Amino acid sequence: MPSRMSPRERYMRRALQLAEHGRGRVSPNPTVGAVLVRDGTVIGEGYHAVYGGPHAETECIRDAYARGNDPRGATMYCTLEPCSFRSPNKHNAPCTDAILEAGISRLVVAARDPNPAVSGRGVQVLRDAGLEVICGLLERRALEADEAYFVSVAGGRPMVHLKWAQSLNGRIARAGGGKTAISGPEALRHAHGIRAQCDAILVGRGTVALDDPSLTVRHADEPPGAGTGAGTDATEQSSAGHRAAQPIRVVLDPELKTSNSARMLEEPGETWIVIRPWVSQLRRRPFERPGVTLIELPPTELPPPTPNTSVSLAPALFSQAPLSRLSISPPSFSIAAVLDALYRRGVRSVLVEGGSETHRGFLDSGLWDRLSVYIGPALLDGEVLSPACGAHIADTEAITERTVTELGNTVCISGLNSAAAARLETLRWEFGVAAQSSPGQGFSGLNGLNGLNRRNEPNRQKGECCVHRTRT
Ligand code: AOF
Ligand code: ZN
Repeated sequence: MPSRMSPRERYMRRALQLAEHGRGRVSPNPTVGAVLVRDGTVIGEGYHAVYGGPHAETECIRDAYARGNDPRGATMYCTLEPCSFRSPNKHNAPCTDAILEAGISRLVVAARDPNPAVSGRGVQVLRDAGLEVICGLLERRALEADEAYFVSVAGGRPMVHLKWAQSLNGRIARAGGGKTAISGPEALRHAHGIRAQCDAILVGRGTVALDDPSLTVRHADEPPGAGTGAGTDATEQSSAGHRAAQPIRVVLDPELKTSNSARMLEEPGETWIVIRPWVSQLRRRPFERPGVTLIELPPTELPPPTPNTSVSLAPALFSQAPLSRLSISPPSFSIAAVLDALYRRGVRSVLVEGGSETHRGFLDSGLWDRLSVYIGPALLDGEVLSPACGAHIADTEAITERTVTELGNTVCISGLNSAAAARLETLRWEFGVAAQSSPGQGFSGLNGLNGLNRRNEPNRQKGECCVHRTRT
């Protein structure tokens, strides 16, 4: 495949590769990479390394000067349309200014920036100033590589990734509860790789009570934010934009029943607990500690539970009832309100890890974008079925752009909700797709997953499924 790659594609691939260095560090900003080329030689490289830091384009120009190269007349390859605006809370001057000042004469861009403050203006400003601008080279690859940024900006809420493991016969736990190994160590590493890419990991309070999970990234080949050398102190975090070492842990716990000695509260990074406003001060007091934030959400206007409300098989993740009883309570929070609260705090991607009531709440709401299901070889007894059983799923072909990844004894099937895939399609350039060279690319990637899921088949047709094997 590399032999058939044009030089332009090679430079843009390099820019995409550079962008990866910002993964886990730049949210809610996008990951961006840039390469400067003159006379077939790379004279500068840059990427957006950390939230609030310089943008890829200015880093690339700075790098060219640092190497003693003059960027005048050069071509810049950039994975994202350069920004073109100033605002009071923006950290950097417009990259379009930097590009013009440097005397760059040609720009090749992969994806349009869906930020309404940019969205085509960056390209227009540069074209108006006389630069030749080519849009859309490896566009799908760029959209796929920073799926969370594009899906969340286009949707006005965090990208929601649902993830669970189930047995061959569709069970997620053994009868009687307790921890059950459904998938193997390769799957665990893979799952931690997904965690490392997300701003937040969300669970219901029942999962905290039952499993006492850490919800940290521990088994991924690359820890979050690896590769940049830039660091912020985890104790200084106040929003997703300042995240360093670990994704934010989010617990849905209307009545604040979580134990103050829960393991995750001791872990590095932040825990946000979503509660109802009327939780007493007395109950809140033990949570007034570094790293823990209580987020108040109003309840939904759901009617109170009636005797006919169906009995939930999973623990009462959304209910007020003690865990020792099965819940007959409807969900207490509106998923939309939860997502809105997270988005306003800078969270652009949420990995929902369970339990099944929480998963079902998201499935029922339709507010989810990617689904990853690990299927292990076990045949489990009991009735704790996959959250998809009994959920309201509007679209029978619910996931598209699928990948199937073999992970030792486990298979991971992952794909986008068709609505999310459609939303990504709407972001594509409607014009100037002059250098589009791989029209068959689809949005299949769990990007940046240590290479496990990077697609090797650029001409794969949209909707096709591809199979990967782990490199263990
Ligand atoms: C670029 N190159 O490397 C990035 C861009 O607060 P600021 O100044 O960092 O600006 C953030 C916005 O800039 C962000 O919302 C997105 O629209 C754009 N990100 N643009 O040209 C970059 N990271
Ligand atoms: Zn910029």
